Amino acid sequence: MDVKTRLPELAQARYGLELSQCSDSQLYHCLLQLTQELASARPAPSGDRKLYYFSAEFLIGKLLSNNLLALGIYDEVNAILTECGRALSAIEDVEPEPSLGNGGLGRLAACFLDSIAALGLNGDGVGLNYHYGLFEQKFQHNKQTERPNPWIEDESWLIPTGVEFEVPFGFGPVKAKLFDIAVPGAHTATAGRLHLFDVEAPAPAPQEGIDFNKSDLPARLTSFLYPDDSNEAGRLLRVYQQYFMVSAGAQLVLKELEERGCALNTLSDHVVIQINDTHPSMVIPELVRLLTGRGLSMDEAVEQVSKTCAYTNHTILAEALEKWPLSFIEKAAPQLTPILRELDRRAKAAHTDPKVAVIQGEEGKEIVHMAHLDIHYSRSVNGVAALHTEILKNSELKPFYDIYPAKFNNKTNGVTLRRWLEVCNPQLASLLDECVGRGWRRDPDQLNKLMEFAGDSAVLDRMLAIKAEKKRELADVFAREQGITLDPESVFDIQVKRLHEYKRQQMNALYVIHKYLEIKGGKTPQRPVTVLFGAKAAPAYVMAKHIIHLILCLRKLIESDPQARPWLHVAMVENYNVTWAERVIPACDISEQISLASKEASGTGNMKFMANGAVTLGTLDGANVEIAELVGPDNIYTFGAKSDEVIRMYAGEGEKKGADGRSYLPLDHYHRPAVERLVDFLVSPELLGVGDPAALATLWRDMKNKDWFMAMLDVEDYIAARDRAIADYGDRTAWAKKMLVNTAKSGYFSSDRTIAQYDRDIWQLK
Ligand code: 26Q
Repeated sequence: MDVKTRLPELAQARYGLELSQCSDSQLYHCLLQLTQELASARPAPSGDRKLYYFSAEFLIGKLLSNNLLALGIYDEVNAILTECGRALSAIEDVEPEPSLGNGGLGRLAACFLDSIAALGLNGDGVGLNYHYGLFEQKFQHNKQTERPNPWIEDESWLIPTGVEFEVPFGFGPVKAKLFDIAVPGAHTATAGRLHLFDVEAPAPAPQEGIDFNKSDLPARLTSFLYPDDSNEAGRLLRVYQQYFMVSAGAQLVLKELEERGCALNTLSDHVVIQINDTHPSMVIPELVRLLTGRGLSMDEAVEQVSKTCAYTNHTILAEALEKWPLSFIEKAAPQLTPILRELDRRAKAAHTDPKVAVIQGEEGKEIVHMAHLDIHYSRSVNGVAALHTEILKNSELKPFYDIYPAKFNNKTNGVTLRRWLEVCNPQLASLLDECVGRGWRRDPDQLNKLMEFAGDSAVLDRMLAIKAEKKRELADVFAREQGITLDPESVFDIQVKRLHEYKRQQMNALYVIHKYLEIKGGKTPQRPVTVLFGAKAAPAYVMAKHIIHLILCLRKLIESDPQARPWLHVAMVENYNVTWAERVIPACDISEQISLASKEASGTGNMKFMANGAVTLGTLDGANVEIAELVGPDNIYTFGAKSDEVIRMYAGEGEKKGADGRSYLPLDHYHRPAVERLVDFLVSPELLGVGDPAALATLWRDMKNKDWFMAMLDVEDYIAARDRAIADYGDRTAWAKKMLVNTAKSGYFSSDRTIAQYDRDIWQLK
């Protein structure tokens, strides 16, 4: 198909207009149709074994630019639009963002689909078609409020397939309808698919906020995405959602197996199911149920399923490890109970250690440990960064590692550099083309060749000029869409990620307080700094919402202070999402990756920032460790306690032990003068004057007395490291060199590398 003829043809056919006469919305719909035509014409990759990536989240973000790029028509479309005086960026604004994920785990699944397609691997995603993805965030009175975020329009990326399955719930059967989103692969002529299941008659939008009647089943099954917390009322609904996804998904797998003419007892030769965290874990008993129902013996079914499934762990936070009361599963899908009991019986017969049981607890109060189910009945268990996998093996999942050492493996996360460099930073991408050639787009390791330009002042100047341009672009769109002025001459110091105490946005806020107090004390900073945050808090996560309130109050206080205003700016992106990430990340100077060591499984934002020439300021946690090894100590700022020290403190090892069992005593840290005045500022008359006294006092008390994620442990070291980074920023040439090294070394963090490793070690698709 020739784009030059087809695009004007579509404008004529749809609207009777020339391209130049079309509105942005009309142009968007022409491009949507063109893209869909081209993508659907592509065949699936070939291969005898097929991967199904099961995930409750696919945070795909807007698809237009990404699909144009994958189809190889991005430049051509851009040129056609420019010719008629239009900009692709304005047309993209029309596209609603599908926010079908919470954060890292969902975005990783989206990057993986992009890479699976680009490598031409025979693999699809399986998930749910949430009608309101993650909530839309609004700030009112310096607090977060939530609204539903509908994204499905009459014309969208969803392709109805006509495929339907019946999902047998305790209350009766529900029809699951399959919609597909095409995933065209870059550098191939094939396309993968994201399979999203939906109910037949979805409920209409909630009238107010994001609350709704959670018992309104089945209409509410695919209404909204769980916002990462676990309040009691919604937990049962989550089990219903999960079963809906895996039952329909398992039926799809078996249908396609049958269509390929393969016998059920050869499932594991032809299929691999990657389980993205424990959210899809019920696929294991469901497949066993379906296979035995179709004539396999229990032994055969269990063997096939165990050889087909592979499990990825994304967290060591105890509260995020899913454990369901057996009574929930009994209510939602009673037919799974006997299967789960049988799988538990087999595990207990083989392994006497009660810690590795699938079902624990006394009769009537039994709990199903989803991760335990996965580990016993999968061929592979992987962590998502080297440190994370070591922690799984040596502490968190040690009893399992002792039983199944060969199952455990690491797959350090990656990100698609197509979205996170080529699309969001075309200026840097073309500089890279000039320096190292275009080969890096296929083979990201070639970015290493950029190291040869570390002493080339012309290239370094270009890096700086591009960064300055991206900062101006961000300031423009911020002014336009958020009504906030940013100073592009200041250092852009950025922390964007979900709001969680372990990620320690509160420690970043303590730094802001430190700078503010310095300025008020007459010490003028070396240069103006903008501290930019972007974060959504789970609606029921009270402390996270208080931290957002703190940040917004600090902004208000500082902006109204003429002494501080020239030097210090605090801003927070309202409704941070993939679209904002694509604008914010290329504009960053200092990338804040400051989680408490051992708590952030990997992080993937850290990789996106690095690729775009930001310098990391971080703890030795998750993939930061690997970033530090790659770029070397001159090109990253690390600080704070190491993961093994932190793990020891939680275990209560050391001299003193507190009431909560840790050898971290918050008051000891609080009573250091440099720390106490920062923490006490939370309840200072200045801050209480602008904020909610109850919320600020709760934060203050919590930090002083509990500080579960040990912000006070690292804060002094953090301030020193951050001040050093901001000082070093002044030597523009030396800083540009750090930027260059970061971009040069980021090829390792391409999800193409990650996916190639999954394929080599776990999937073996070709
Ligand atoms: C669990 C139970 C009930 C309701 C919700 C949940 C739930 C939902 C989402 C639990 C966890 C999540 C999301 C986890 C997540 O995003 N983890 C991140 O995964 C990234 C990709 O591997 C890592 O880079 C991050 O370090 C990790 O935090």
